[in-house]
Amino acid sequence: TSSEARSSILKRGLIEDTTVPPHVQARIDEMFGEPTTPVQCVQNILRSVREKGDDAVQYWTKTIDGVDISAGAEVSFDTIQNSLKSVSPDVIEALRISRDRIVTFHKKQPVSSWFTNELGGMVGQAIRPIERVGFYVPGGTAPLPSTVLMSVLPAVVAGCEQFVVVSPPDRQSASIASVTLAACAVINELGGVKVRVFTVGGSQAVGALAYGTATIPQVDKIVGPGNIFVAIAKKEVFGVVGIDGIYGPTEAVVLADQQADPKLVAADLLAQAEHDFMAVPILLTDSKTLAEKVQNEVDIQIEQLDRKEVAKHSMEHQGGLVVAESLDECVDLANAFATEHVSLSVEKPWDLVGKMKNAGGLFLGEGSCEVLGDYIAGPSHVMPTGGSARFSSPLSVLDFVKIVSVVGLDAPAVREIAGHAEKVARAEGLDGHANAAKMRKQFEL
Ligand code: HSO
Ligand code: ZN
Repeated sequence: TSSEARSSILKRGLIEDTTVPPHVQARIDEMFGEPTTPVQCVQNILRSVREKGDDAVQYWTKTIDGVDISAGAEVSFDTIQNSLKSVSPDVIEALRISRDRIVTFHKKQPVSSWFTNELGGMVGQAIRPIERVGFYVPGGTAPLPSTVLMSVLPAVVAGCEQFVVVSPPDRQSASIASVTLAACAVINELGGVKVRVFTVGGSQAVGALAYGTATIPQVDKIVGPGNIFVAIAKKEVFGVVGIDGIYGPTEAVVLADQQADPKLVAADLLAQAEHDFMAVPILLTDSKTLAEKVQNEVDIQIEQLDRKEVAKHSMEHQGGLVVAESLDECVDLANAFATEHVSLSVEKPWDLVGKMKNAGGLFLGEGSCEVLGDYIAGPSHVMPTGGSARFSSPLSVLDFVKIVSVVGLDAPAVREIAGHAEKVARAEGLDGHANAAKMRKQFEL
């Protein structure tokens, strides 16, 4: 029912309460020789990376990922560029088209310096790109070249200078997938950009970027999605560096009315369900008939998927089909869920846009499906999860710039406001401030 859906979904997003699957917890306890929470585990790893640098990064990579990176974690520029030859030309072409669309989208994002004379002289803001950015690109069960493009390109458009990608090595090959490197190479084709890549993942990678090691450069901000250990680590290092957000498993709401095509709705739900055991695929509809047809289609299509075990688990445990009284109630629920993605598979999707307040991305109509957003539509697919769309935004150019406020008053303005500043200073009991203000009361240039 919709009220059950509401209460279960609203419980999401609390990292402190986070438990990990029993086999992972057992592994953590074994690693530290005593009961250790996921947060304590990450804190320990971060502390050791801060104190011991590369040695600790190597130790944790060996212990957790089973990979020896002592010969050096950096992927050479040649290896990155050569990946263009080992990946199929069709895929490279698709990555280039995606790159260009993402750049076009992000160039539209309005971040500009401005100055006004309304306050006397020139007062305004100067935009400054963040210089050094670290990008976490998950490894896990699927390589994610799209996440490279979707994270790094907004920073390229913002004018950042250093781009450091970290991604965990595959257990078997001990390296990062060629297609992921190819996405970096495709970015390097843009003039003046050189993406560096390090074969390291997990909280040790976040620690290395936050504190810097002899081989891994320290950055100013760390962005990108990752597993729960990466999410905890980002939260822990916030303050030492900036972070974009704290991301959990992907979520998709398909909000559909009775005219929606059940095949497409099912396909869209399954596309997100296959990401992760913890993914959240939800259908919200005012039509019981549609819900039944979608269930039917899900049951058929799921059998064809390579990752059907993952998709089944997330469909059954995290996601579900919700039949509400009306489309308005669906919108209401979608706003309360504040999910990463909301697809509007309704007759008049634009009519609902104004009512949708909380969502990372809105996908309108049956053509503009979320998967196109995942790969190529234009906006970054790094979007707020866990209900954080209530207060945060998809990754954008704004994540990669800072505003510097600039105060350049002229002499008449200085004389006009100095006395008022002095009064407020006295009211605060700060006579040093009052003096400095008072001395400007007769100020001449
Ligand atoms: N749906 C994911 C992004 C992604 N999908 C990457 C496929 N590859 C989170 O928005
Ligand atoms: Zn996806």
